[in-house]
Amino acid sequence: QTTSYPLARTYGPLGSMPLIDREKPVQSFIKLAQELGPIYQFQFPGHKSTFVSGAELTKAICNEKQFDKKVGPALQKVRAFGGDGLFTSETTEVNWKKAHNILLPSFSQQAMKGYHAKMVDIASQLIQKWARLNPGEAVDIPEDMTRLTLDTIGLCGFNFRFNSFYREDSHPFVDSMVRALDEAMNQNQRLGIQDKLMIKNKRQFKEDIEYMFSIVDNLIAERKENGDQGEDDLLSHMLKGVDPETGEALSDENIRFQIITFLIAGHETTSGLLSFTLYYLMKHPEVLKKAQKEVESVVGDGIPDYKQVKQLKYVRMILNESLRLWPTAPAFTLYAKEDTSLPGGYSVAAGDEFTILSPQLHRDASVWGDDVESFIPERFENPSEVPHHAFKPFGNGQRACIGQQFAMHEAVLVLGMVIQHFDFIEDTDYKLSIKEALTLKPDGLTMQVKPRKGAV
Ligand code: MNH
Repeated sequence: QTTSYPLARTYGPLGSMPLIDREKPVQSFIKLAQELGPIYQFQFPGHKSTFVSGAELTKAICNEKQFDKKVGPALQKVRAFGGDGLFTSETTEVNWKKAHNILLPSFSQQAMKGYHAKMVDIASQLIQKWARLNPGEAVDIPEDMTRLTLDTIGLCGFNFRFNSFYREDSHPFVDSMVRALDEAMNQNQRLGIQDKLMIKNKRQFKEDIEYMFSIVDNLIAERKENGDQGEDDLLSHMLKGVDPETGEALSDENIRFQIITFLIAGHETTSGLLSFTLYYLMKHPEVLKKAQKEVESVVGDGIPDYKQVKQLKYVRMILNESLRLWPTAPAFTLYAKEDTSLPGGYSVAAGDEFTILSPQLHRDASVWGDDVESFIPERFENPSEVPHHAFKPFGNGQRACIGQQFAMHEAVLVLGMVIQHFDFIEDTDYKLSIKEALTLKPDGLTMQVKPRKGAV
């Protein structure tokens, strides 16, 4: 006795594609989940996907004995430049485990002490820039947050300064990366025949990838030539590190894929998180005030040190609540390792794939309550009361985000410093609109930042 999954409406050879807004696929899948329920199937051209957004089903699918990460169709395309880096490799590939073992210590809480001063360096550039604006000037929030997070991962990762706060446009590496990501996502939505016709896009994709490889390969070659000058960054850890299980080191090619992976992951997601959070603080002055009080009492007027960042509990709760409502990496895919079944009587065959839609999971009223749409950081006050199986902004298990500590340390530090120095004034009557790439960002969010008394 098995139940079958609800299927989104199909339109002949177009499958279910007409149901989605091509600019906003994730938001379309969320809407469909609201109509079709916690599990449903969607017919892409060429394959069917099963979307899951219920807490109970997610809990079952996050059981690592039976399910494991799948490099889904979207990530499959990113493999053209992420290769067998951590994010785009299957757990069964030798380089996943090897890189995981070598890199875990570099992303431990302990390791954040080593990155802290570099994070402060970049955060101070943001504060300085904002402090020098004229009254009434608006800040493009996602743009400045992207400058900040890119420069932070550049400096902590490879001792490289993108110097984004010193340029009007983005660094050419970023242009290539954004274009390549965009093309990877688009390839997925095109019908096979349509895709084959995109010759110009294909050529640009190839050029962008070659350009990214050349920059990163140079970085690695230079570091090898100059030897270790005491840089304590991810690159030096990767060049020196040996997998305790196999005694092997990472190849130059794999280090290249990891660097590109960190640049993508470290730049898009954390900047989206900070942008959404500033949006919510702009709309919730009472939350902002409470957070500013915390910063005053923990940090005072100075620059937060490593330990003080750990003590900014309320600031961290705010970031978590922002990640609940808009997890900036909004989906991840798993497959069944064996035949099994799911709550509700669905039977599952080995190999079946499921995509967890985190924004909708984070709105499951059966675990979060009826006020799921409200921004309430206090939900995260008591860690033992957080329904962790229904809160998956960083993915699951051993394949969860390796950069979680890094992202949260950076975000707490930056948000702490920003609210220490500024109040926010809504620039226009901003209505939240979400732009999608591989990640989510508030589209066109601008605001005025007003220096607080005696600050900077
Ligand atoms: Mn990150 C995996 C979300 C910041 C590097 N990250 C994941 C996954 C999610 C995720 C979700 C799981 C994807 C999947 O199962 O397919 N990551 C985030 C969010 C932020 C973030 C929401 C910021 C906020 N991530 C970062 C940063 C880095 C990073 C910063 C690096 C400096 N993430 C990774 C890597 C992986 C990953 C690497 C893949 C880990 C693995 O599978 O071994």
